[in-house]
Amino acid sequence: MNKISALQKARAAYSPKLPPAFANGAGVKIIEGAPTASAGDSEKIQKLFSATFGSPEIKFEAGAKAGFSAIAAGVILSGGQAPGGHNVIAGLYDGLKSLNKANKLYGFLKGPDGLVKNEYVELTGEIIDAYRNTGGFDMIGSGRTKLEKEEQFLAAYDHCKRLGITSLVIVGGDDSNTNACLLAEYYKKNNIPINVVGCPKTIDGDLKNEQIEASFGFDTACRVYSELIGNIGRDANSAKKYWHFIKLMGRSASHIALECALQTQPNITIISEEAAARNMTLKEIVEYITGIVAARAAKGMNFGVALIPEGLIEFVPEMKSLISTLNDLIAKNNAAFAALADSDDKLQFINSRLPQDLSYVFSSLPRQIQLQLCLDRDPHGNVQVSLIETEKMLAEMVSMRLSELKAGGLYNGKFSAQTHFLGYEGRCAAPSNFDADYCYSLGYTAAALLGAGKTGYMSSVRNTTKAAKHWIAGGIPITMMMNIERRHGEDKPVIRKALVELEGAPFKRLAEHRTEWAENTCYVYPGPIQYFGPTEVCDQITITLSLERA
Ligand code: FBP
Repeated sequence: MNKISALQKARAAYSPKLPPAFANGAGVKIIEGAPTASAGDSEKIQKLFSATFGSPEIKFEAGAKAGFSAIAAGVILSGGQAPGGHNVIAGLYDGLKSLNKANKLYGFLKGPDGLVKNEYVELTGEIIDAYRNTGGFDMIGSGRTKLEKEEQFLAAYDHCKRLGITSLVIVGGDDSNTNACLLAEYYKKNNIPINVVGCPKTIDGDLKNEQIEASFGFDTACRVYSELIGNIGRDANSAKKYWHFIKLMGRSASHIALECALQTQPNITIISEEAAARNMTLKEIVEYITGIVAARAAKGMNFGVALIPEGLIEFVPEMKSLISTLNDLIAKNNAAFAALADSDDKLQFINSRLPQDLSYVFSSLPRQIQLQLCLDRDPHGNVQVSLIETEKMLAEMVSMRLSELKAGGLYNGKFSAQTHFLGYEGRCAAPSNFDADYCYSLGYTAAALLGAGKTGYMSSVRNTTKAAKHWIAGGIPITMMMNIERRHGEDKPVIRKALVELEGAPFKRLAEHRTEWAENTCYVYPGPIQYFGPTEVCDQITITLSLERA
């Protein structure tokens, strides 16, 4: 057996809290609401999802329902890791067993691929026990294959039929749950006896809406990053000689950067959604940061902390058009471009073909970033924005701008930057008490939905700003979260992604305080996640959640 840490051993004994609806197991009383519509484009969504559209919202209440016939279910983890995934599976397993001890749970390996290629493991009590309250997705692995084609749906059915599986749980973000909805629709429309239920996962925090209060993993990941940001802030305030530029994960939405800012009170926080709404150019962002660096220097503070969201460059309008023009340009001239061995030749090749305004933007970027924009492409020919070192780019551009100011006698400080990227440090952390409870409850809720024979639903646990004894478990029709969006030149039904709302309470809290945090040193040091101890230390929800649901 693998050696496990003392903390893991102690955490294995933790019993996650459940909503009161499950006092007697996952055999619950079902309270159905009115039929539902979709988040947008209702007519089109109804047409595309004629079999599953309009189902009512569901709430569970404790029941003593017994006599469930035995079923077999399959579970898939899809997309990026998020703390608490193992507890979703543990909750699902325990929920299924509470319905009927003979129920079976299969885990498909490496994400949707496992379902399509029939790679699986039967999850036994022994396997589940080894992973309770642990971080990571290593119990069954995850993957990013998209489950969207008919042949995949049919292959999955074939494999499920052989294993006797009549229920599937897909644990994923907005795209994976969109695909769960397509799968549920396809099976229902074609009378294929497999029910499909989704679970909201992603550290990015962008799978949430009126009905889904939070995606799991956001709480823990933000706590890990905030601990590290706090430590870095304290180092900055001790040494007083570095500016720390910290890029934070979150593919497009800036929820993580915002939550970490609220937890740690850094000097600068860039929010991509704000940059886009204000149509800010890169130069304006650099000017904003430079202004704060110079103002602090004037007060003798040649140090600071700046948070940069991972998706920023895709939200800056000029960068967005530069990236899309580069994608096309390189795709069209692929052979000639690839034949150039020398980096300077490559940059010259690109620059000479860009329209004048974009050539200006391109030339203003540090050379390393120009190269990253040209060279790092995914298999679809797109720039992989997460690999662009925005934190280094901004630090370098700010440094250049400060040199200009210094030459003009407008700045007299010292600027030395350290850069960091926080992402993988948090995705597999041991779940906080909130995520441990929330995930276990989501899994248990999924079991209850399957027990009730529901399909096309997302597992939902609400009222999470209160103690778990007040949580409300139920199901939300996935079609209710959908609208039509343009993707790769086509209109597609998708779950609406939740970006940071500039009118929302979390952003307003930042906006209200950021000048004070910029001009002074107001760092907060949250310290590491605590699992044992006083409630106010161990059982807090994120500031985002508490402000959003206040
Ligand atoms: P999901 O949306 O799948 O949960 O992934 C979130 C995320 O952690 C993003 O924050 C990040 O941009 C991305 O995954 C990185 O993924 P990968 O490690 O596969 O490149």
